[in-house]
Amino acid sequence: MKSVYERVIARDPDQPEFHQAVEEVLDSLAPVIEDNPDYMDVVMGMVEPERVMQFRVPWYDDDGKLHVNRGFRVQFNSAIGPYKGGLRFHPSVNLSILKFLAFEQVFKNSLTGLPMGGGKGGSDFDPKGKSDSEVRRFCQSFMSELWRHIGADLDVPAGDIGVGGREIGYLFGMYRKLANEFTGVLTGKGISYGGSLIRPEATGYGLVYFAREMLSAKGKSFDGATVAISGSGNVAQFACEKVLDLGGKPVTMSDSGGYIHDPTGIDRDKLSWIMDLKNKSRGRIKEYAERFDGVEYTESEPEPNLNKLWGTKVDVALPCATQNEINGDEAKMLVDGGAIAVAEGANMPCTPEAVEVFLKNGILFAPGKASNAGGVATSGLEMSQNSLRMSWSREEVDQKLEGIMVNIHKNAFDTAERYGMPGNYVAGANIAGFLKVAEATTAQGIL
Ligand code: NDP
Ligand code: 2IT
Repeated sequence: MKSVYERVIARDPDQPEFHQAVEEVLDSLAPVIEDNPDYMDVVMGMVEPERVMQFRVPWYDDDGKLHVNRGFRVQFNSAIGPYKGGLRFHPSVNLSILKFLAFEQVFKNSLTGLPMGGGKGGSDFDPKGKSDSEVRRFCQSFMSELWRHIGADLDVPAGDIGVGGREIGYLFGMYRKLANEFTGVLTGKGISYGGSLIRPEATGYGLVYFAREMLSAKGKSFDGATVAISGSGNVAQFACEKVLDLGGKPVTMSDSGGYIHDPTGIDRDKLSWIMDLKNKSRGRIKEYAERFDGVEYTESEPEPNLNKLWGTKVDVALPCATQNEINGDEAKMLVDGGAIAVAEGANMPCTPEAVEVFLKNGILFAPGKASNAGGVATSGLEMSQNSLRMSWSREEVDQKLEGIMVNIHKNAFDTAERYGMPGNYVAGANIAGFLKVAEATTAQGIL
């Protein structure tokens, strides 16, 4: 196992996020390889993407000035289904980040029980501060290259940071024009052109369904629990909504500028105000503290300063912004504040040191590849509806989503127990996700 990891580092020494994601999975797989040494060959292949595309994305801003961004699609693993995973538009996007996300996606998609392989893509384009027409021109230019690499039975992208309903609409329109076909090549589409009800809500709802299961296994619940949420985008907003449904009290939200702490709780009216602020006027979370009384706003400080959001005294933490947003010291702040559970809404928001702090202190910890799988699971349901040329009701989709999250929890829980690590959802999720892909890869002759 060590030699596989060393080779990953030697091949791409400048990809720290990818190394981090691989190391965590390899650490978990040792007992599996002990049981089945033949799976070592599968592991050797699994750390290398099947295919990576990088391309130029030129576009003109509203003043007629040319910008040239970089576009990517990482097609990591298609052993159990077509590549599936989101597109991220953020200035930090590079191959290390997309490879880590695509690698995680392979295990996550396997855990959903649906036939989806893993992929991820995106661009270093920053949608912040851009006009609608600039975003449209960028999306059209991006798709003018991406379209030849994707397809409903080949690779089905969706949203992620900086890519929501608006961007998926522009991307889908351009694909339809270039490919001259109307297929379910993207998920997260609008309802009027093949989208699934509940897809926008799915990641946040699924996260809270998973956390509910984890709490309930310890005889606890969200009822009356104080909850820290980071981020204020798609995942954070609907996590907040579902926490309210279950009787919890969300008290924080953030964006890259800083965080708000509302000790009286973010109720439904305030959440609806946040949704308008973020999804319509594309404003900053700081404005919440100007709009509502008794709210404290704390500006982000440059690293290595600690993010004080995690010093808020809460029962449950749901990091829903981005990777590595909770380090070891910030994890200790949560533990000292009395937190009993942490569930990752974002992908890899907790560093390995943070995860160690949680596990050592007996904090319930849900890794993103299990707890945020509701988004891609519902994307899988959107693909099914598109193939059937049918659409299911809100209740039907929500029920299926909840069933999938309950199953993922059970699978991760039982697998951890079976391998002698009871309560360790990291090991349980990594092993359970791996086993299905390993079996499929072996059956197909390790290509
Ligand atoms: P959005 O773009 O809707 O929201 C992202 C939020 O996180 C914003 O509040 C943003 O603030 C904040 N954020 C992003 N990057 C940073 C950063 N570098 N530092 C501080 N804050 C940051 O994205 P999503 O809600 O869709 O995604 C959030 C996380 O959830 C990501 O890790 C994503 O990979 C993961 N995820 C998303 C799924 C989905 O279905 N959308 C499914 C599974 C996981 P600002 O606006 O200031 O940038
Ligand atoms: O990280 C993720 O799982 C997503 N961004 C959702 C991917 C999808 O295909 O719905």
